[in-house]
Amino acid sequence: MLHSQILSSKKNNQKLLAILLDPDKMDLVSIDALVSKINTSPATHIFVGGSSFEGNQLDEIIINLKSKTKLPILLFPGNPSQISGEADGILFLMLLSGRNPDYLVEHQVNAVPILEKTKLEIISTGYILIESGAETAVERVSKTKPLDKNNASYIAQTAKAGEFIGNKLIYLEAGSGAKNCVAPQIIKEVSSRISVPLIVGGGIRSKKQIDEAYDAGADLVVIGTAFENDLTFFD
Ligand code: 1GP
Repeated sequence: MLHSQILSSKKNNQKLLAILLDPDKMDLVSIDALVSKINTSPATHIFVGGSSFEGNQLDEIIINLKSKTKLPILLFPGNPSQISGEADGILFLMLLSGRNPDYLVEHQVNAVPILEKTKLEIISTGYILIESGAETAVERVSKTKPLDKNNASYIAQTAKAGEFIGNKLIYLEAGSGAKNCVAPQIIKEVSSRISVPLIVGGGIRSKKQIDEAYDAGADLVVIGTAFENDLTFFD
């Protein structure tokens, strides 16, 4: 259902916005203020995840979030310990930009016994890390190199391979807190080449950059750090 909603939004050219929450930086006490800000923001989705989070209190955090918002909650996991059956769905990621088998298939195989015990909607997502000016946590944790930001055609080729493999979404990632977000030119080239919905995130710090990403062809933009640092970001 989550996936079909994203597809129909794309079809109707309704742009989507996810706020990314890093459970490592959340506590059950401050959740109220956070969620009330999310509820009055233009967000359509909440993503929960991070590169290094170990999963402590994840169920409690999500149960708490769900009691306070109607927005769908999608897991955006760095590893299988970040899975909670309390969420609505999971971006089942495949790191297409890297050549580390752990992030291409090992973690996915290990996640199966956990996922089979849940009712999570599993959405296959080709995840593409793009060079953004400095080393990012995804790079460090996955031990992979991002794709060259000056080679938009190869980035688009990689995204298309994800679509051919069967990924239902493609996620262009500059990395959380990235110095430079994914350039509109890259988004344009990728979105014109693929037919599945396109997610763009990492280093987006202004409403102007959000609009530029949409105009270039992003279907869903992810905001993490900018909102985390300033809860009035969307006011
Ligand atoms: C990271 O794309 C997300 O995975 C969001 O990045 O924290 O820089 O907004 P930011």
